[in-house]
This record gives sequence, structure tokens and C-alpha cells, in this order.
Amino acid sequence: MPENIIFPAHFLPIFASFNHLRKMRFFLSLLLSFICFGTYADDGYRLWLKYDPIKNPALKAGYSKKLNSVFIQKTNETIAVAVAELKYATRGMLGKEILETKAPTSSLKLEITKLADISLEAFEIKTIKTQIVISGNTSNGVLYGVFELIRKMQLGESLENINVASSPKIHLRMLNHWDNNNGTIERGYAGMSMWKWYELPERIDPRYIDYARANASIGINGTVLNNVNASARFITGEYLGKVKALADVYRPYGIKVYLSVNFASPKILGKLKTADPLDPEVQKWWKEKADEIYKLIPDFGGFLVKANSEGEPGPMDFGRTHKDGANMLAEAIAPHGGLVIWRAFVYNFDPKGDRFAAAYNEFKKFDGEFLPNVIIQVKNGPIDFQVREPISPLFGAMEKTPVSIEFQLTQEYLGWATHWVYEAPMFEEVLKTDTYAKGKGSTVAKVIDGEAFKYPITSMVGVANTGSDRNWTGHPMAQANWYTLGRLAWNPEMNSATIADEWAKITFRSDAKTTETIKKLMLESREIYVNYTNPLGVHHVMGESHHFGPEPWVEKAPRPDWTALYYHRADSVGIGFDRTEKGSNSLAQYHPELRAKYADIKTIEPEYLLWFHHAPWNMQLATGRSVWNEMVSRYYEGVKSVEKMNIEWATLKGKVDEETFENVSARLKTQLKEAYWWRDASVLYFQKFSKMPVPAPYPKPTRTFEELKALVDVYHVR
Ligand code: GCV
Repeated sequence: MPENIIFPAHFLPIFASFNHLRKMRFFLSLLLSFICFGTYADDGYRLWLKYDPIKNPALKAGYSKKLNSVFIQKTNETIAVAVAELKYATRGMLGKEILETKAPTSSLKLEITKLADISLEAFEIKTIKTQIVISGNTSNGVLYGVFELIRKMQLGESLENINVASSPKIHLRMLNHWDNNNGTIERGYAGMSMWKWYELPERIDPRYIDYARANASIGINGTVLNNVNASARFITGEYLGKVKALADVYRPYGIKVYLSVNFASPKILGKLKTADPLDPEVQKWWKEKADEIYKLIPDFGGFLVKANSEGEPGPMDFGRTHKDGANMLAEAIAPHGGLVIWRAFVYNFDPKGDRFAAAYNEFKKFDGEFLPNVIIQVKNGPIDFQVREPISPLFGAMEKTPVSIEFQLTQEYLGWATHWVYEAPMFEEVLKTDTYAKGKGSTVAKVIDGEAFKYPITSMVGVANTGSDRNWTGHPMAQANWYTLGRLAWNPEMNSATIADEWAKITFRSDAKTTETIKKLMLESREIYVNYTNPLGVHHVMGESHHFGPEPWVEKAPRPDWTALYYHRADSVGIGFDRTEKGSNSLAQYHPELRAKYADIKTIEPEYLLWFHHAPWNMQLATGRSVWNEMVSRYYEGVKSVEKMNIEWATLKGKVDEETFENVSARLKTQLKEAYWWRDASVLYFQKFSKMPVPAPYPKPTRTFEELKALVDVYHVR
């Protein structure tokens, strides 16, 4: 399927007119890429922004009539990119670019006005007489309205009597990149970092603009450019110039940049003797640094901080607390309107404790003591982006401090870029979980969107899965996870089937049956992955440190809570971590109603069983099987499902683009191979404790445990 590059030559004059500084270099580089890559098969670069010709003649004619001219009430950088996108979309889908006109009687009008919804990012799309009017309180709202209109066209929806009003339920809708200044990405599986620090600020890679378009199209309005394991280098004068160049590119698309900062920067860069947050010299250093940053980037978003976690420096190195550290930075940045996003991913090893409880223990006590521009960023679960986790008890616990949710798009624990896992069902499961913080119905979604505790500022974050791979995410289907983050951050109550439907339709642009097959595969993929890797709530049984493949046998690591044994606790009696009153009692951190759902070994959903109980191997489950038989059957059924995925995907040959088809087919084969590995290694390992046979009708693994164990090295992950 031939296609043009994502960013066509006709964008250039518009964009360049607002960016005199780099217009020539930018123009030439784009022109060159257009000449080189004018046509090629669908390599996935265009993501969900494919504007291929609409095949249905009636639909096309209808759209063409509605979108032949556009009147722009007042322009600026953002309106200019919105209009450029409209032109690009109409040229591609309708074969004729929408015409800019000075006549207010145009078929489409873009206006900034006062809407009933006061959100600065709200938009309305309305048919008024014969005109479609896209309005926003700000130009960002108009931009989102334009992308919504384009999405409607991509979905083949009617533009007759259109009446849409929308605004995001969450203020900060962000990607966190774990990109390093040397070009590597921590837990990145799609190539190297897309930010070419060595070329910046002089050269603006066109990909930066396409990244901004993709994000804006799904409402993402913030990006943290660098790894939370932060190099202090990012806030040196040298790097700030580069960051400014990126901020300038992203600004027209409504995207602010943020940086992860190293808490020890005053020592590393400022040569101070300490980074103690209560030291006046340290405070002065950060204030001056904030002033320097805002002089360059007046709309800089703020700092993201990983402190006293996994060896990163922090206030506790000086006998201070997370509160002291966060508030000190918050004070430095507050005069500029900046934010401090302080991560709650902390778990100092306590031999008598439970890692599950660490973040709550560290942060709950400070609720209400953080400055107003501090947000506490919490991973969705209490451990670390496992395949399935119960929610972090901090959701529902922090009544006076805004808490945001961090999801992981990059598939650190979900099979990297070879396993197909559509993550939306997992995110939906988390967001729909009731915390009971304010009685029934206080779901995580309602905590996060601020409704439950009236948070003045709200945020949802995805650890990005993007890289320099041509298709951005390595696995073509992983693009859907990026798309999901944007859609859910706009509306955390959107369901995963709707998101899958949209994404599959606009990405594959195929017939209804094909879309349905893709959707089905997407929606099943996460539970399938759970089954062949972590059934019944067993967790943290993946390869040590690289987090790839099975290694439930890891018994020794630099810290006990980095082993698998710490979590699965398999012995001759049973398996699982007892977090009830009889065990670590971490369950006590939940509100009573949620606690009750998990506390009883007889009534807990099997999916969470081993998260909270040490279940006897021979205990009967509601499924009619013993714990051992249920576990084994899920491993086997999981593998069977991957076999089915391969078969079902194969039916799409000729229905989806050839390059994507082959790419996904190959990855599914690898996934199947690795699913067998997970299944057999896990079954044989746990069998050493259960001493029970593989139940009928499943065949015994044919490889020995030793052979399977050695596979970690075969896959070169050490
Ligand atoms: C960026 C996990 C990952 C680390 C990551 C850390 C975090 O432990 O394995 O690579 O570090 O989470 O979220 O800070």
C-alpha cells in the first residue's frame, strides 16, 4: 500500500512562517525526506494519522461538500498547525485540500470564543445553519476540535447536524520518557531515543513534529523528556538550550515540556557540599536554576523527581523527608507557575516488611503537608507494573494531596516488543476499581480526575513506548497503547473496547470483518499474556533485572525484594504472598470494603488470589479445580490462545497492509515460542514444590527444567 510521508511538503510554509530561526534547515531536511521516502509500503510511521483516500464515493462527496473552505477568525501558531492538519487530512482523504477563505460564509469556521465549559482545552463542534463551527476557549481547544473532526472522518461518521462538546477530565495528560542523554532508553524496546541531543538545538528532526501531531491528536499535553533516573546534565546551560528547541516545536501543539531532575544536582553541578533541602545555599541554587530555565522556556511544565528510590539521591540522604524535598523544589519553581511531580515509587528494604506497603507508609503521613504545586505520582499498582496488580492503596488515601496515576506503556513486564498486549483492559480494570474512599463509587478514575477529593490539579501519565524505530513502538500493535493513554487521560471512563474499535478502524482502514478480528485479538491479548506468564495473581516471577522471560527460581539478588521467591513464596504447602492479618497485613491499607473483597481466600477473585494469600496447592477453587490444576491449566490455555492468535492473524493476509501483516506474523511466532518457554519453565519449577502431576488433558513439557532455565542466556538477555 503506497503512502506519503507523514508530514507533507505543503506544511512547510505554514510552520516555517512561525519559526524563522530554523526554516531553511527544516525545509531542506523535510524536502529531502520527501524525495527519499515519497512512497513506500505501510511501515507504521504514520500511526493513526493515516489520511488515505476515502473509498466510499457518497461519504467522500458528503465530506467534500462540508469541508471545502475554512474561515479562521484569528490565527496564531496553534491555529496554524490546526489548519495545516486540516489541509493535510482533506487533501489525503478527499483528494482536495480545504481552502482558506476570508469569507465568514465558509463551510467550516474556526473560532476562539467563550464556551459554557470553562476548561481551557474544551471544544465544541456544531453545525450552525450550513456551517460547521469548531470553537474553543483557547486555540488549544480549537486544535483538539480539529483533531476530533478528522477522527470522525477517519471513522466514517456523519458530519450532518454535528453537535459535540468535549473537554478533558484530567488536566495533565503526559508521557514520561525514560530516555538518556546518550541515546539509550531505559526499558525501551523500540530502538534508541528519538531525541538527537547531539544535533539539537540546531537541527530539528521532522520526527519531533510528527511526535507532537500524534500526541495532540489524542490530547496529550505534556512530555517529560528524560529518564527519572536522571542525569544532572539535562539542567545544564548546554542541555537547556536543546530542551528549549524542543519546547518551541511542541508549544504550537499544546504540549509543555518537563524534565526529570537529579536531586543531587546542587552538588553535581553547583559544587555545593550538600543537596540538603533545608540548606539555604541549596534552596538558592534551585531558585536560580528555576529562574534560568523559565527565562529560556517561559511555559516550562516542571520537575519530575525520583528520589530515594533504587539508589537515586534524595532528601533522606540528609535526614530529611520526601515532603521536605518536594516542598523545597516546589518553592523554587512556584513563582513561575511550575509543578513538582514527586514519584511515590519508593521501597526501602525492610526485612520484616512488605514492599507492597512501602509507598503508602512513606507518603500517607504527609497528606496535606505538600505545597499546592506538588503532585504525587503513583504507579497503578503497589509493586511495579506487573502483569496484573491490585491498585496502589495510595489511591483513595491522599485526600488533601493531588495524586496522579502512572501507567507503563513500554512493556517492561509484558513481553517487551515481541508480545502483543493491548494494555487498555488492564488500565480500565485499574481505573474502574472502587477505592471506597468516599463510599461506593469512588473509583480510581474518580480519584484521579479529582472528583473524589476535589483535587485542584489532576494528571495521568504513561511511561512512553516510543523510540527511533520507524514505526515508533517496535511492535506495530503497541501503537494502540500510546493511543489508549491519550484517550483515557481525556476521559478515564472510556472503555477499552471503544478505544480498540477507534484505533483499529483508523489504523488499518480495512473492512468490518477485519476490524472485528483485530479488535477481538486486541481485547483478548492481555488476559492471554497473564495466563501463560502470571496466572492466579502470581507476580514478580520474571527474569531478574532485565525482566524478560520466566525466572521464578531467582532466590538471590542484591536485595531480597528483587528476587522472585520473595513474592511467590512457593513451598510444599502452597504458593502466594499472605497479605492478610495473618501475614504482612498490607491489606489494611485499603478501605474496609475493598479489603473485604480480597481478605477471604474463599471468595477472592482467582485473578488476585496469590497477591493476597498463600493458597494450599490442593485447595479447591470455584472453578472446580485445585489451585495447582487451575494454575497449570491457565498456563496451558494461555499457550493455546497464542496458537489461536497466530491462526486468526493469518486470516488477515491480504486484508491489512503486507508489511504490517508480516511484521505482526513474525512477532506472533516469537511470542508463541516464548509462551511455551514461560509455561514449561513455570510448571516444572512450581512442580518441585507442589509435587503434583500435570493434569489431564495437558501433556507434560518435553524439555527438562535445566534446558528451560538455560534459555535466558540463549535469548541473550544477560
Ligand atoms: C526508571 C522499575 C524499572 C526501572 C525504573 C523504575 C522506576 O524498577 O525496572 O528501570 O527506573 O521501575 O519506575 O523508577
